[in-house]
Amino acid sequence: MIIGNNLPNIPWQEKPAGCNDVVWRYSNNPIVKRDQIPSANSIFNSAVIAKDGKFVGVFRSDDKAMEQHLFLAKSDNAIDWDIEHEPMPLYNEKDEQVGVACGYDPRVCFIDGKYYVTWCTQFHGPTIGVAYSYDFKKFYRLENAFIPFNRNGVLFPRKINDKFYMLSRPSDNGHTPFGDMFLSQSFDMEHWGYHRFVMQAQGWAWTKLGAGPIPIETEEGWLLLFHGVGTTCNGMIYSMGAAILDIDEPWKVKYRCKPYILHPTEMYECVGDVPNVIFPCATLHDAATGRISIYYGAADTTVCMAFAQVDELIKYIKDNAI
Ligand code: BMA
Repeated sequence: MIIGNNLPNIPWQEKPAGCNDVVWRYSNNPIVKRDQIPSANSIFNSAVIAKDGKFVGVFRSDDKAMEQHLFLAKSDNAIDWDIEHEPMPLYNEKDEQVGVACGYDPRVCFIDGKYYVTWCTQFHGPTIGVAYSYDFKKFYRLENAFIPFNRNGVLFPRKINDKFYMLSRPSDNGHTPFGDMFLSQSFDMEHWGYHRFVMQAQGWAWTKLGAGPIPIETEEGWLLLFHGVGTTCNGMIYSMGAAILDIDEPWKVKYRCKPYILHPTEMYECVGDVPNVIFPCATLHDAATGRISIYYGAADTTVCMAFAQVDELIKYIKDNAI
């Protein structure tokens, strides 16, 4: 059971008859095409959230000079997205614009009345940028969470023991050939410490792994979806994995699912700027029905959706735990 809000208008498709998988794809993928805004080379690895009966998001688009920016977007149904054509401006707390959001792989998290965006920014190399908004229009930039090199900064959706929690994946300055998941804690969203080790690369994700969407609170613990990477003679393959973390001490992994739960097999996941990539960055979920809609980047080119039922997914993780 999900602990959280009901979302009666969650986008949803039933599992197709005959499908044996615990996660199934939206039949009309991709939901966002690579050139949906004029400047775009590609639009992928993007984050969405429910707001006021509708939906908003922060989308990653790489332009035709291959520069990476974040763009605000809105949607009535969470499938058809209206993405702004200019990168999202960032402000300081004196209300002065301090630039636009450069970088990639955003996550969006609502905590105590604020929408937080975390993303991979540039600060002498990649690290985790943080900004917040009250209205999802004006975003105020905070200090970067960590020193370089770091990626995949993913917040928990509520304070735990009075502290904010963020997962991250220390990395290198390139296409990191290693990477385990860590957790850091903060009283004020600016000073991060109390670092804990969470999960190591192993099994099908033997090269590296990084947190995906904001963890979902359930009666079993925090449901964590992540991307895991194996390296083959043809390069890296990014698949989606799942685990359940302890509710009060979320650096403790209660169950880690041994098989992946989604692997690049469709043409739009296997062909694109970077082939064989499934990169989940967000979910929507409905506590009443247990429905989970997953948003993932496909082949570093488009945005796609997949679905899961929380009880079925948790049972699968527990039955197939490492
Ligand atoms: C990672 C990030 C992601 C990307 C992935 C596959 O290091 O750059 O944005 O989806 O590689 O290229």
